[in-house]
Amino acid sequence: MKSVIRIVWLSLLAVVSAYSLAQAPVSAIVATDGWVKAPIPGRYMTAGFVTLQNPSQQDRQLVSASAPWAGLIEIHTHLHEDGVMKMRQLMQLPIPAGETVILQPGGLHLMIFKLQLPLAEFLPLTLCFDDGNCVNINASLRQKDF
Ligand SMILES: [Cu+2]
Repeated sequence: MKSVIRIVWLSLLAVVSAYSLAQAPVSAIVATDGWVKAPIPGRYMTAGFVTLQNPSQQDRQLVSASAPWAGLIEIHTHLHEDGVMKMRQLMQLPIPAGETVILQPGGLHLMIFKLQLPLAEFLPLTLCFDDGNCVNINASLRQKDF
C-alpha cells in the first residue's frame, strides 16, 4: 500500500513539474546570428550584432544587454546628422509584432564597453525585453564585418 501511495505521489510530482515547465516564462523573441567584432588591439570596446525576430502578436522592446566578459553594453543606432555619421544610445529598441530587427554594421548595434580581454571564441550574451523575459545566446567572435 505504501508503494502505491509513493507511485501516485511521484506521478503527481511529474505532472506538476511538467506543468510548471510549460508555464515558465519564455521570451517571445528569437535571437539568432549573434556576433561580436574582435576589438582593435589595445582597445577595450567593440560592437555586437544579432538578429531579433518577434513571432508573437505583441510588440516588444529590447531594453538591456549584458555579458560576463563586458562591463557595460548599450543599445546604439547610427544617425546621419549634417552629413556626419553619429551614434546615439537607445534606451529601448522596438521589435514590432511579427517583425525581424537586424543589428548590423552601419546600423543598429550593441556598443560593448569595458571588455575583459582576451575574448573567447564564443561569448555568452543575455538580452532582456520589456516583458521581463531574457534570452541567452552564444555570440561568436569575428575578426571582420561579414
Ligand atoms: Cu555605438
